[in-house]
Amino acid sequence: MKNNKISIIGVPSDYGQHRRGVDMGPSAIRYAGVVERLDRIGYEVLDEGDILLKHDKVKKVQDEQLKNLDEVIEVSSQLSDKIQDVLGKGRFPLILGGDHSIAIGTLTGLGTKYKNLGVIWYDAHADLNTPETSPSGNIHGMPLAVSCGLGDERLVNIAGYAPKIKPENIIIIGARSVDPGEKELIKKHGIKVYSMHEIDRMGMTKVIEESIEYLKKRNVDGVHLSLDLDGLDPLYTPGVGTPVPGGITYRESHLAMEMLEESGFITSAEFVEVNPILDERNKTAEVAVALMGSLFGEKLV
Ligand code: NNH
Ligand code: MN
Ligand code: MN
Ligand code: MN
Repeated sequence: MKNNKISIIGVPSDYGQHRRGVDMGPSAIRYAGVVERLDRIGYEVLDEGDILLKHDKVKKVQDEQLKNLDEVIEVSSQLSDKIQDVLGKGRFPLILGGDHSIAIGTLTGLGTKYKNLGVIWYDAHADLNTPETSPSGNIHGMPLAVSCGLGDERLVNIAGYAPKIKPENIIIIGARSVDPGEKELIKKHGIKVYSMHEIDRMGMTKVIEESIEYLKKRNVDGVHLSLDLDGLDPLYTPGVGTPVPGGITYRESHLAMEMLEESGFITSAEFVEVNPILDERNKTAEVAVALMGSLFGEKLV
């Protein structure tokens, strides 16, 4: 990574989905040794602590199609502010989730600096639902749509501007559970998707090479990696709320991270959906930290 200074931001939010425990993701990832790992590679790591959530932990459903909307809005605004602060200090933001709804705040903060941001969405899901198309009403299934300006006005307009990203700057990698409304959006906006089919067929090497070329042609001014641990097969990352079999392997994921590191163009990253309550002895957090090792240039020999 070109930037030698990393700031870690924990976002202990579980408001974007219905299972408790993912709010402990940041602790689990710290316990798995993230700071020490990056430190050893040679980075100057600053753990900025967690975003403070002021809401009570008993979830009240306000709107069935936008569960915990107020809480998600508040987390997003706080996270956006924190990211702007970290960017202002010239540091690399590394965000630890929390469920994937936190990406709304991440992309809001990043969008204040990057006007043509590339986004690599490593996930079993497309996270392109709107309240109209969502099968669950869970906001963690909506962050990409929201960031493109689609869906609930209050979410779309967080921090007073929209959209945060352009659909043509998104690449989804690992998709294998895509809802009907999401498929329509992908077609309508020509969003680039490497589903498991393409990964099997082309191999991860080609997928990442093409992705890098694609984003270069788009003249992006930064690239954000949003890695949902359910993108990997649940064999490797069982501690996630919505596991989908038939996923990306451990080695393919390392390869992807190593190639992204070589490209030198990742400017921020987040690792989400680690749920230690559903995990097997912190395995998923350990995989997250191992992948960060590769993303930040750890050498095998
Ligand atoms: N698509 C489903 C929904 O909108 C599941 C989303 N779950 C995720 N997304 N973990 O990454 O509810
Ligand atoms: Mn509130
Ligand atoms: Mn996701
Ligand atoms: Mn997912």
